[in-house]
Formats: sequence, C-alpha cells, structure tokens
Amino acid sequence: MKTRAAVALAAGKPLEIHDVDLQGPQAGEVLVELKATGVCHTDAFTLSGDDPEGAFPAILGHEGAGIVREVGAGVKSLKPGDHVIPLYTPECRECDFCLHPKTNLCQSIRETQGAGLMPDGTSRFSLDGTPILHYMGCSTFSQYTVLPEIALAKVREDAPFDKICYIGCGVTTGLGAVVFDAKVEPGSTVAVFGLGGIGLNCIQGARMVGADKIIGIDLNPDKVAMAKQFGMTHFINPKDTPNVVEAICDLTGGGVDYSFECIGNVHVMRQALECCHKGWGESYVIGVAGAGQEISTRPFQLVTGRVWRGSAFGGARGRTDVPKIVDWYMQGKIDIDSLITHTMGLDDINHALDLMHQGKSIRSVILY
Ligand code: NAD
Ligand code: DAO
Ligand code: ZN
Ligand code: ZN
Repeated sequence: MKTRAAVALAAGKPLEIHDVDLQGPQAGEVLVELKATGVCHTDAFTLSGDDPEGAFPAILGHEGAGIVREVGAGVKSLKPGDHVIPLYTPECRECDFCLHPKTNLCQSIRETQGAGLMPDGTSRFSLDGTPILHYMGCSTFSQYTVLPEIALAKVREDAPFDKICYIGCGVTTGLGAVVFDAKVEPGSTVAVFGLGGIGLNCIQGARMVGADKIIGIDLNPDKVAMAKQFGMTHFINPKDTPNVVEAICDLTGGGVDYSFECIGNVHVMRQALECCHKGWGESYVIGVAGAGQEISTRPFQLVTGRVWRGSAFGGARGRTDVPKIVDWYMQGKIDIDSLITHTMGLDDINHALDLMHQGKSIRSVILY
C-alpha cells in the first residue's frame, strides 16, 4: 500500500513529504493507522545528525496514537479496530529483562530496532524501490506504519488520540521516572532540573504522589507559570542564584529526597546529585547528554549515601503501564492538554520542528 509520510532523507535536511510504499504486516506484526503524533526533541536530535546512531533515509517519529488496521499471522493480543500507542521500549514479557523485576528495558528486538529494521532484519518502507529505515521501532511520521505486536499498548477507545499520543514518550518519561522508578513517597522533597516537556511531567508526577516541596530549576523564567500550574512550589533560576546546590539545601534542610535531571547537561547532572540529602537522597538522570560527554562528582558524595541512577521511558513497562497512564489522564489525575501548545497537519511538520528549536512550543502534535 501507499502511505503519506515525512521522510528524513539526510541529516540536517528538512523532512520531505512523500507517498511511500509500505509492505503489509508479517508474522507477529501489526499495521497501524496513526491518528496523531507528537514531535519530540529526540526526533530533532536524530535529524540534526548529532545522534551517533542516527541512520538515513528514515521515517522518524515515536510519539503516536492510532488504530490497528490489520494483523499478521500469529498476532493474538490485538485485532483490527483496537486503539493503540506505539512503544519504543517494547514489552515482550518473555526476555531476561522483562522477567527481571528491576528493569523495563526489554531487549527482545533491541538489535534490529536500533538498526532501523523490523525483527526479521528488513524494512517495510521503501521509496522508488529504495528501502527507508524505521525509527525507534515506531516511525509515527507516517500515516500508516507497521510495528511488532510487542511494541503496541492497547488503550481505551474513548481517549482522544491528539492528547494520548504524548503518553508515547514525554508524559510517561517524566511521570514514570517519579512514580515507577524513584517511587517518590508522599511528603517527599523533590528538585526538577529543566522545566520542558519532560520536567513538567516530573513535576505533575511529584504532585500526584503527594510530594511536599517541589523545586523547579530553569534558566528560562517563561517556564515558571506553567510549572506552577503543574505543581511547582519553589523556583530557582541559576542566572540569579550563584550556588544552586546551596540554595536547594537551604530550602530543604540539607537537600532533597529526590532529584531529576531533565536537560541532558552533564554539569547540571552533578548539581542534581549534589543537592540530594546526605544519607538517602536519590538523583535520576533522564536527560540524554551529547555523544562522548561524561559525568563527574566526588566519590564521597556516594560514600555518604547519595544515589545516582538513570531512567528510560520512565521505567514504564509499556503494554502494562501505558494503558494505566491513559486512565489517569481520562480520570483527570494528570493534565496533558495544557502541554500541547500547537497542532498542525503533516505538511507543516517542519514548522513544528522550527517552533521546538525556537523554544516556542512544549509539544506540537501532528494530526493525520
Ligand atoms: P526541553 O528542551 O523541552 O526542556 C529542557 C529545559 O531545560 C528547557 O526549559 C530549558 O530552558 C532548560 N535548560 C536548559 N539548560 C539549562 C540549564 N543549564 N539549567 C537549567 N535549565 C536549563 O527538553 P525535553 O523535551 O523536556 O527533554 C529533556 C531531556 O530528556 C532531553 O535530553 C531529551 O533527550 C531527554 N529524554 C529522555 C528520555 C528518557 O527516556 N530518558 C525520553 C525522552 C527525552
Ligand atoms: O535497551 O539499550 C536499550 C535502549 C533503551 C532506550 C531508552 C531510550 C531512552 C532515551 C532516548 C530518548 C527517547 C525519546
Ligand atoms: Zn522483553
Ligand atoms: Zn521522545
């Protein structure tokens, strides 16, 4: 079949809209008609050419929501008509990682997914006979896409696609880091570094679990109003505060119980660790730093009980946890609507990337 898609033909070039050939689902695969997709920083990072794993030509996009249209042989958990969210972190429920209680990083299709291919080592997309790579196993910048069954979360049918697509990455990453990975307790003190699409979801996660002080840190004062709306109780702008770590320790009687770095800046990662309380404070790295960058601190920070950890896709096991997050949204426990600042058609997707680079959007959503 043909599908309309935004194709990344080469690094650093604008996306081009093409009618691409799409082969139907093979065994264990599912054809999905996307109804909406968010445009995330990671798509822009890969398109820029700075992503060492980025390969072209490819169809980017990993934050979608849509409807199952066809299933391949052997698919049991999904049927045509089901509403789904694609998962860049799949959940096979069988591999060593899925069976281990301490991780969500299913590895069953990691190698082929990382290479931009389906599990059988081939691509379903092509343009004029040239194969086009998949991206993060999702390729949601195409109206139709094919995914493995294990990379789709089935969600309730009354949830709006144009909002729940954001659960495919940003919402789950920020909220999940607080709820599933850190398991922040009621009454805790929390610091969130970076008040963008991920950090704001950490903030609303902290509010949801009943954190006491929620301190936001950002260089951009324009972020304050939205962060307060999402539950931030105190704001620190590093431009006005010579020693951010000291300021956080002063606010919290010696440091926070939990901190989250949502920027990807290795110097800020150090501050996020060092503002944690001696003896028990835990810091979570969520931001993805540039290739080759390294973190550092004095080891005594760890000897004296601070903990340095990381979080991917919020620690969520996608097929199990994503439907729960959709429920939280539908029950009004979390706000997604305020974070979706722009919507547009696929033809305007390069505008969505421009808005992101100019810092004018939190999330742009493409409507198919
Ligand atoms: P964003 O650009 O929307 O937000 C970043 C915020 O950090 C902005 O508000 C900016 O003003 C602020 N900032 C920048 N430098 C700062 C500094 N030195 N001190 C204080 N504030 C500063 O980005 P986002 O979409 O929220 O993504 C954040 C990070 O999370 C990115 O690195 C992204 O790649 C990563 N990410 C990680 C995962 C994961 O699973 N771990 C998933 C998705 C995204
Ligand atoms: O299992 O090695 C692996 C891959 C884990 C992928 C985790 C992705 C986390 C951050 C990437 C940004 C997501 C949009
Ligand atoms: Zn698995
Ligand atoms: Zn993303």
